[in-house]
Amino acid sequence: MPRFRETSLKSTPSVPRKERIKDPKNVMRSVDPAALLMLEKAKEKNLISSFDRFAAQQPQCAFGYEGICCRICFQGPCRIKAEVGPGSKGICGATAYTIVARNVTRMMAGGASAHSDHGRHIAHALLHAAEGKIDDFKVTDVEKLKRVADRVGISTEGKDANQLAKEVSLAALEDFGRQTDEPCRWLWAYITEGRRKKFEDCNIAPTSIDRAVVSMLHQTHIGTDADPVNIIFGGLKTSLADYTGMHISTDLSDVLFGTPKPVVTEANLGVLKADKVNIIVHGHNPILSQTVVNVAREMEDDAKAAGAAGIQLSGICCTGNEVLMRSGVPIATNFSSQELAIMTGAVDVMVVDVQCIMPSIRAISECYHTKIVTTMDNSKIPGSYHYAFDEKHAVESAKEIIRLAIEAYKERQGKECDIPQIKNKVIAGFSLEALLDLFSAIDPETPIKVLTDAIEAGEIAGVALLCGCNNLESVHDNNHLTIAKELAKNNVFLIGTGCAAQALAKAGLLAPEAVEEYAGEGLKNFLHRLADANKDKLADGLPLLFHMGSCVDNSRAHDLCTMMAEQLGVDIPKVPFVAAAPEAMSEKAVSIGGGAVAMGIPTLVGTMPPIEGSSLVYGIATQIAFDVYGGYFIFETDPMVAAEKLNAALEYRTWKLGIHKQVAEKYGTRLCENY
Ligand code: BF8
Ligand code: SF4
Repeated sequence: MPRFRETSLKSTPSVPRKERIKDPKNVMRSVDPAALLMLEKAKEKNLISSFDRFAAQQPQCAFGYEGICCRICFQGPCRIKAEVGPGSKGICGATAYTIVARNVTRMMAGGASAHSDHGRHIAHALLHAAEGKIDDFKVTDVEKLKRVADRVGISTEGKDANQLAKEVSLAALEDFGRQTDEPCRWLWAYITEGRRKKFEDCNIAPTSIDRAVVSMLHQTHIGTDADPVNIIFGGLKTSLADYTGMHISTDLSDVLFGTPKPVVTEANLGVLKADKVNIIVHGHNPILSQTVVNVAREMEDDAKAAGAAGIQLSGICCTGNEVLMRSGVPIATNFSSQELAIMTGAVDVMVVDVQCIMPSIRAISECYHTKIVTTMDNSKIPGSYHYAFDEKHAVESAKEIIRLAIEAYKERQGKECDIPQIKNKVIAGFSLEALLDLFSAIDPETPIKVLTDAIEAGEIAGVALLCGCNNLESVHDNNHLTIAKELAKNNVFLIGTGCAAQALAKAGLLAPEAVEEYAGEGLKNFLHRLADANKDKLADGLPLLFHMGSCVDNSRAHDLCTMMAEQLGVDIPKVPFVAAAPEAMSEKAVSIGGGAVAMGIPTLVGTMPPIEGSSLVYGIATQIAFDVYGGYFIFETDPMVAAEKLNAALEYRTWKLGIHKQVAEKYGTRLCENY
């Protein structure tokens, strides 16, 4: 018997709300030594960063924090002030549960919009490339294109790459705007039979991405839906639309730019070089960043002619992850420390696209020679340079940006840089294809069995996806590191994406040495066996955590989980697979989390989303979700307790899977379908 019942995981966080922020005056809220050095410098120079602004915002409004402030119409804001009486409802009579449910599902719609718009941009680029309307992009990975076409049911017979790419991109675009009632193709093609049935039964299968978002905004308009279960289920439909958009983004980015393979590189601010032209790419969309990377290789001589030793590219946030995965570009830092990168004084240009870009980078850049370049029509920062990134002239735009960086480098001469000499080795680039390739060195017939066999044999405890953001409610990177180390100790196979993977990369957990330092015996044996079988391909060894990419690449992790389910002959709620967003903060994280729960995955959130104002909504997220979908949220802000809860969820699933299999074998019956 496992130590925990699964239901005991669905309790309230162990740290009460008032104690979550211990010392609001302490701005040294990081465990990243490079970030701490830069925060010291910032103090000396009187520079303000998000760390100071976080402190200045304390104490934050409890109504907003708990999700019981409604601003959906402008009779409001309405706040739920009392248990009984007129103060217990908004002016229209909306209760706490309606207000909390509406607020959180609107966040899901925001997240789905961000991911999906990014996917739409990639689909358009692929379509235009296939039609020969743009010269700067082409189908790079024909094999991936064929795999995607097969998967979504498009025949590849007798079609050349461009014809196939056109059909695939048009099918993807149809998933954004279909007006009939079939579910999104990119969702239906990638999930288990059990999930298809579940989503149909619960009426949460989106028919198109845009429609799901519009429906959600309608459903949460004043005076429409007041039923929290119905609102949250509508939110889950939006989350599955988000999943669809993420999958389209991943698939079509791989087709355009190549499917990632293992790369060896470095992470943390020490990757910046004082004697080189430093360009940081920041944001999410690989269309821009990958072009900058490709063009920079050709412009090394221009940088040298200006007296620099060359061009040093590095990345922040998910666009950084995209170019890390495909081109081995080093990681400069992650979300919360983005301003600190500029405070090194070494960044010549920070070029940004969309999402997670703090507007404050522009004010910080004023104190240095750094140029901030915005590139997208929908993402501008007053006072920055704006180079409209036009697909038709992508290479020319990238060249102009690099020329600007070379000019800025010249301007920097004679000024001091404060680059913390801190960085760690990183092995990344693990698309699902790359991961399966590693497994196939042991079992070429059924590579995924290498993973599921090791779980069934008790060598490893299951799989955990570490994903999501930074959120200064927790100490920067601390939740990520604590949870990863605790899970590794308990023999959990770790995969990662987003800023979580960047936190672990900066701290050296994506280096082979981390396996020796942190892995439990079983995990160590498993990873050694895998490394030995792949010595010819990866002489550098294997990391403790396998970096699968940006946040849209959570789709790769979902596919891994689905493959495990199919191999084990069960649906996802029985798979020993958990997800964790230890420092979540964005609307995208809410959307991704909802999707993971609907898929049947126990999902830890280590920073509180605004739902504590309604115990009913809290119960839907933690209990009712489990009863209906088999997945559920674990809200836990203490990282040690969070790790314990994740380990317990895996232990319980593995134990139950074993029992169900034994019973089915003994009595010759079908495997029990209960969660
Ligand atoms: O899309 S993890 S802070 S960068 S939202 Fe943003 Fe969060 Fe980072 Fe990637 Ni994802
Ligand atoms: Fe207040 Fe209702 Fe308007 Fe919300 S929708 S602001 S609760 S009146």
